Amino acid sequence: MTDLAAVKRALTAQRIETPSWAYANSGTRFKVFAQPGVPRTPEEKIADAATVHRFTGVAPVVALHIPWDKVDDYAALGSYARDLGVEIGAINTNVFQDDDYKLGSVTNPDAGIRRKATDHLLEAIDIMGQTGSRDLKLWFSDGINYPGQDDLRDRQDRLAAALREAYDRLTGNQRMLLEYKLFEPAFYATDVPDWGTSYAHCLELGERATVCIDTGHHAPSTNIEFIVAFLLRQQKLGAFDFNSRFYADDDLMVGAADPFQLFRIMYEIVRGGALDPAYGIAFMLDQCHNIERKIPAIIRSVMNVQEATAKALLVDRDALTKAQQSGDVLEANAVFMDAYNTDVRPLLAEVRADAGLDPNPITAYRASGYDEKITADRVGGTQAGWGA
Ligand SMILES: [Mn+2]
Repeated sequence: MTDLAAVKRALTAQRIETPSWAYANSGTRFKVFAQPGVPRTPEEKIADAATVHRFTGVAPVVALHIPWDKVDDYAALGSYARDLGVEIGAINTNVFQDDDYKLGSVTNPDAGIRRKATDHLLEAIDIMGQTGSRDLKLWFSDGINYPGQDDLRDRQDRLAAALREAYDRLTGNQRMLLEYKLFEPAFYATDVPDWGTSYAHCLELGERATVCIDTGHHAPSTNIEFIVAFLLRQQKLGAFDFNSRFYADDDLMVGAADPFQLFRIMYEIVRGGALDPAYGIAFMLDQCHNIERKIPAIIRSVMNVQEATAKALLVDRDALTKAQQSGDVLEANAVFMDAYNTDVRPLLAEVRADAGLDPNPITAYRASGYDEKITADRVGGTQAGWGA
């Protein structure tokens, strides 16, 4: 039997990190549809993140992206966030938007460009010191488009050298999260294409380095929950970038494309004892809301993660183990599916009410007047940084 009080406690303690860039305008390579009321400054992005937290109660952390969230005084930005009830989470680096990086950043054949890229990573670590952030998040667009364009193995050596230099700069509780992505913008060979590559580099670096799984960065049909189980067993899973994909890296709302996959992922998290914030996994969103209203879309995403988590917590683990060990294939699958097919919305409504929140965060947000206020107050919102 499932202990409902324990399930509620786990849901109340859950922490989801939202990305500053998801509040700003974004689009595809074809068009950015600007929305009224989007943030003009990092402070306004943080205010929107604090609003998501105010209505959900489980999103007290906001990730920043440098240089999109560049400010003069990061310590002041950190205290501004704390005043609004949120803290600054991962510092995301950007070594993919400068002309110098056409042939790569930390893997570029030019040592001067590698230096510039590595210096950016070190700058991000300095910022972490000022904001009180724990996580340095690294994603490299590095790769090549044509066979023979550059030496695959040399590029791994260059990558390892840059990672080592950044890693050795970390202090205190700081960690490095290494994200992978199968392809795009490089179309032939990406330098960190998969979890195995990320894992191997993290293993070489040391215990502060862990893998970040962006759910949209895999080939179709990849069994992501297997990757989760494997990395948890090795204590090398540090974070998620949650989003949904139908085709490539679509960055849609998590749980929109495949809520069953999200449930399977969250089951491995629960199974691995890794849901508790003390375990240290950062459950981040990495999404773009190109045509839908941004704040309610992020609230919806948070709710989707909560629903998948609630279902994962409801799996009758004793019954499942019993069925698995007796080789009862159908019963094991039935126990698993029973949890997935449970309507957890009433349970989550109770959890929210117990926390003094409105049971329906989206309706509450819409009734709050915040959307009308930002639409009236903010003229000329910023673009997240891509898709121009
Ligand atoms: Mn990502």
